[in-house]
Amino acid sequence: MKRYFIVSDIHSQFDLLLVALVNADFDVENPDHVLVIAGDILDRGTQGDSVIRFLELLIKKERLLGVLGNHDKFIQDILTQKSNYRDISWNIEHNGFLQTLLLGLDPQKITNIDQLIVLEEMRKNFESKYPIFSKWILSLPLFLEFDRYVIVHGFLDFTLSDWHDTCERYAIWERGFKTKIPNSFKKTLIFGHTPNRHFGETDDIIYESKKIMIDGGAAMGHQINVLQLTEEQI
Ligand SMILES: [Mn+2]
Repeated sequence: MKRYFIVSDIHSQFDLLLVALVNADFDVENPDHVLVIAGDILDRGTQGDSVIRFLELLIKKERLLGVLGNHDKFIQDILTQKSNYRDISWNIEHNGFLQTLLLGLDPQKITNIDQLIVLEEMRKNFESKYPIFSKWILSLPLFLEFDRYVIVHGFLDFTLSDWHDTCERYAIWERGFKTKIPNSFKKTLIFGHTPNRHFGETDDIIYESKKIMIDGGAAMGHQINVLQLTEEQI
């Protein structure tokens, strides 16, 4: 039976990802083991290259699922040539994007970052270094819906008559832990984006009514949580 290993907010922390998956008995060779990333793969950490190479292995085996996170959107924008200098400098300053930029850029040239030609070079280098990952990250949906669970990075917009119409910005940026999920929503929402340490003393998974919050704070070097659900449970 298929088993889903759900993680979020990896933020280029390969060591933390490996520890988490080993502890959860995730087996790279087991065709029933599927890794699901609830957004935010890169930025902030320094092990982006190892993370991407590991994920490419799983993509090739068709055992990686994911939803779009706000940080995944940054790299999408580079790949689709929608980034500009203003976005890039903001993301370098506030969102740890420099580490990701360096994956596709010669550090010697970082002084010329304000030139679009450097962004273009970064895009080309990144795409040729990580062709499988580049294609995969452009295909990410805003949410994954199963029989009993929905996985999203930020939150779903329950003010809409149908939450399926949640816009991209809301799904990837909203910090919905404050919002009460209406009774009409019959599933349980699994999401990341806000480190659980923000709510109290723990990095571990937080279970609330219809909400499961899984961000273990890897961006601060804390941990990556693994939520396991079988094909029957999910
Ligand atoms: Mn996020």
